[in-house]
Amino acid sequence: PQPRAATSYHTYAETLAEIDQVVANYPQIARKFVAGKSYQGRDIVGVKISDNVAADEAEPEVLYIANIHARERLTNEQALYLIGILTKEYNATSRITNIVNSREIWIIPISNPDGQVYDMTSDTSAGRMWRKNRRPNSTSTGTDLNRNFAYRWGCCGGSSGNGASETYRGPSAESEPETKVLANFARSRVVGGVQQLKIFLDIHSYGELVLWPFGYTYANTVPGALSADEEATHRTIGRQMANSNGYTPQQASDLYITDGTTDDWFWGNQRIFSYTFEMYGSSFYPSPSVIERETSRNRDALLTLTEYADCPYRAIGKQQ
Ligand code: 0X9
Ligand code: CA
Ligand code: CA
Ligand code: ZN
Repeated sequence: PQPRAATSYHTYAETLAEIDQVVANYPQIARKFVAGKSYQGRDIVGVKISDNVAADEAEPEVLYIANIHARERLTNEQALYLIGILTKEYNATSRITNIVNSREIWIIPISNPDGQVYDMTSDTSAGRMWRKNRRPNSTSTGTDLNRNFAYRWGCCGGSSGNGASETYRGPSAESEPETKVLANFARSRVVGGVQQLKIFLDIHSYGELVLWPFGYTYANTVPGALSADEEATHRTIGRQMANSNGYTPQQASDLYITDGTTDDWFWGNQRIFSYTFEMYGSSFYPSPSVIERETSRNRDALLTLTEYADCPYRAIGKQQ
């Protein structure tokens, strides 16, 4: 089968073309980067947005990723929307000009390109309902990349050891090329011993939720891993975003227990304030007619989150 012609949801190829167009139109503030390759050899591509984008400046950095789960189509659109407003509105909307001038924003719209291409390669108008990556395992195909991260991997019944499961955690932590690429990218942002990324958001669908760590435990705080101030900061910013987008704010484990997720690793391992969004929908394939409404719905939440990168503890009235 051929890749289905996208009427409105972007295919992988269309996403790359859109990224090329943006960096061609806004070379001073938008730059393409390739974080690495997927199992099948596709580029995992992102856009860096900042003033003097070619320079690594001493500005707080933020990482947005989407489509780690293949079928969650609105999430790539959300990432492209963010790239769109940050570029088009630069020097037009003061809030956006200020953000672009004072932050370095890394956006990876399709974190799981093999899965995304497979999901969209179908003879029917529907997708294949694919979630995982496409690397074969001993019983089936695919690892759930959002169970493969190296923080409390497989610890707590929040993932499966069965290769056929939708939440298969893989044979070992960071066993999957896509997981490695994302984790290596985060590690590459440690400059002079200091992690430059201050905020991380992993965009999923669906459920209309704003989630924060931890997912592996119901405990709100964990000695040595999530202090009361750190929890309160996550919660306060999370609630603030939910106030603006109408999602439900909660600790990740209030949804269900998970282990090896992005959000737990970015906080637990890297101490980057981290969130997961679950976007709109009652399926993974809402009508493309909702793309504009459901991506612009997060405008204020995403800008607010990016603004907090200078000092997330501001949210609770502290310096750190
Ligand atoms: O289960 C997941 O990976 C996410 N939900 S989804 O329906 N998009 O698959 C939620 C992950 C939220 N984060 C944690 N629970 N830590
Ligand atoms: Ca800059
Ligand atoms: Ca920098
Ligand atoms: Zn998901």
